[in-house]
Amino acid sequence: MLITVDRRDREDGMRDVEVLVVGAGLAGLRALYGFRAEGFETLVLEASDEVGGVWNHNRYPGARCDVESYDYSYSFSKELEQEWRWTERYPTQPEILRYINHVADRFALRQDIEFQARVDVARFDEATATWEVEVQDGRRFRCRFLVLCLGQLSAPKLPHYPGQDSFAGETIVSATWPKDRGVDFTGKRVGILGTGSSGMQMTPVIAQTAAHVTVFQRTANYSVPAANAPLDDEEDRQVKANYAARRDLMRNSPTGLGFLPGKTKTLDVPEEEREAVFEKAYHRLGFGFALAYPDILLDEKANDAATEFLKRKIGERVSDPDLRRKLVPDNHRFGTRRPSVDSGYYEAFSRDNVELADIRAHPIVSFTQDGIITDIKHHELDVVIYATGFDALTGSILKPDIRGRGGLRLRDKWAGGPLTHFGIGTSGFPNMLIVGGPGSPSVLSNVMVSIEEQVDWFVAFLCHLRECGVGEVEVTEAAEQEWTAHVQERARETLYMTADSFYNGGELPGKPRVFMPYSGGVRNYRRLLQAAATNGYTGFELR
Ligand code: N01
Repeated sequence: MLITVDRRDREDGMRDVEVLVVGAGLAGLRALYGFRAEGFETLVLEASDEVGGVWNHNRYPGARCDVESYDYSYSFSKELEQEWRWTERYPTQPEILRYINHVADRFALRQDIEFQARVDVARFDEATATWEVEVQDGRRFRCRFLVLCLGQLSAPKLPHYPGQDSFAGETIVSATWPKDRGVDFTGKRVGILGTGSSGMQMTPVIAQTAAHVTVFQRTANYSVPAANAPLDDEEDRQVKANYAARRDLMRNSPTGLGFLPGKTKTLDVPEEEREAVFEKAYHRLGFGFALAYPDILLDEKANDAATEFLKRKIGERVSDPDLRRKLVPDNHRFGTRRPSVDSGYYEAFSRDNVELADIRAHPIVSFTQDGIITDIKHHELDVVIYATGFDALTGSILKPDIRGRGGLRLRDKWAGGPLTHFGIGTSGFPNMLIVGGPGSPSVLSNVMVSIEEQVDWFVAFLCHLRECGVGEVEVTEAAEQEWTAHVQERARETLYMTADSFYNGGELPGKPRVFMPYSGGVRNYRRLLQAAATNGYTGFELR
């Protein structure tokens, strides 16, 4: 053990643990399982009263994962893999939450989770090389290692419009959807702000019961149909018989999805063949349409071909010419902002009760007591839903007041953008590790693969430290500068910086505009992590 662990409350009210994990979402639960399995005294602090992270909070109608069920699952237990039965190709939020709860029960994880424990402050104590952590209600903890599992898209971002508070109807945020009651839209006039994945997923479902739905669109998004379907027993049997090979493929793909990008470059094939490949990918791969060819996000002309194809496809799904003009994206290339995978989004606009308010052409002027006024119309509403996205990648990490050596605040250190080594640690903050942090593949990957790769690496790292009797470890400044530059360099090889997006801070006015996720791919990332470990954990100072 690196520090004495006393699970009884001490006289000063401080509870000591060896590893303190913050967040009980998919990452936090996997971290708890991994550290505990290697004998580390581990405790998870979770702000809410349930496990599940974003899948616990995003309970809006239509919420669904756009990674296939079998691939959006843990690989650490062969028994779990075999016993869990997914019902649909793309799992719904309730099904994912059931899965997460099943995992928490099956591996007795809840006994090491403190619920309703929102971390307010974490301070590194240099004298003891430990972290002191305070939660909102005053409970205090001391740990040797602080592991942040706070998610990338979990700090909701709300718009600010004049008169917003005067709206007398109901307001709901997609990312903090009411848990304790269903929301009945029957007979209601509903306004949905935002047309990212959340807005696009909920629109067709809410339209089925609401009297009227107005979708307030600022930026038209690209979307590919989900091609969802129930999973039959034969498919289930086949996947489970070949799970190891499937996982292997995922880990060796650039994105952690269950298929590799095409090998030939987009423009190296005749137009007819390209069209057929796009068509197949469009109907089968969902989000993976971007992998139909390897250079879609690298080369402008290749991207033009994919973008034109998708614009045509979206256009074909919208019969009204005026609506088509508004719904087909015209200000960014496909894939440079996170595309959606939808189930009937465009078709919903052919319903009499669904209306599109193009707020880029006709901006919102103010909210009123009974709706929203744009510069051309007063939309009367009973309910306003904010599906307006997140302060992505850094928002959740910078919410608590995290102070490293010499009282250095992480918020100050990252004021110009996140600085990390591999996205997992930052200098000045010893013994702090981040799962899914900026600088790691995170939102550019199937997060399940990234989470497991990182957690396994962290566990091996801490085992190594334990064997060597090392109690303090810190990223070097040189390593974080080199990695951060490398992340930017990889991004410059792509088209990602040609649009404002939550990948590059463009989602929030005033946020530093730097590319945050690692675009070099899951497989490269794993190799680099492994090489660092093999070479004695390069980039980390072990004290
Ligand atoms: O958020 P977003 P999301 N007034 O940031 C608009 C994951 N996810 O919750 O683009 C009016 O994509 C904003 O407009 P603009 C997934 O990674 C996964 O939909 O800034 N509108 C945009 O249209 C996804 O990508 C699943 O011009 C405003 C929208 O709000 C990510 O979460 C399901 C506005 C925000 O879109 C985020 O998706 C759901 C304003 N002031 C989500 N400010 C899965 O299936 C912003 N907007 C796994």
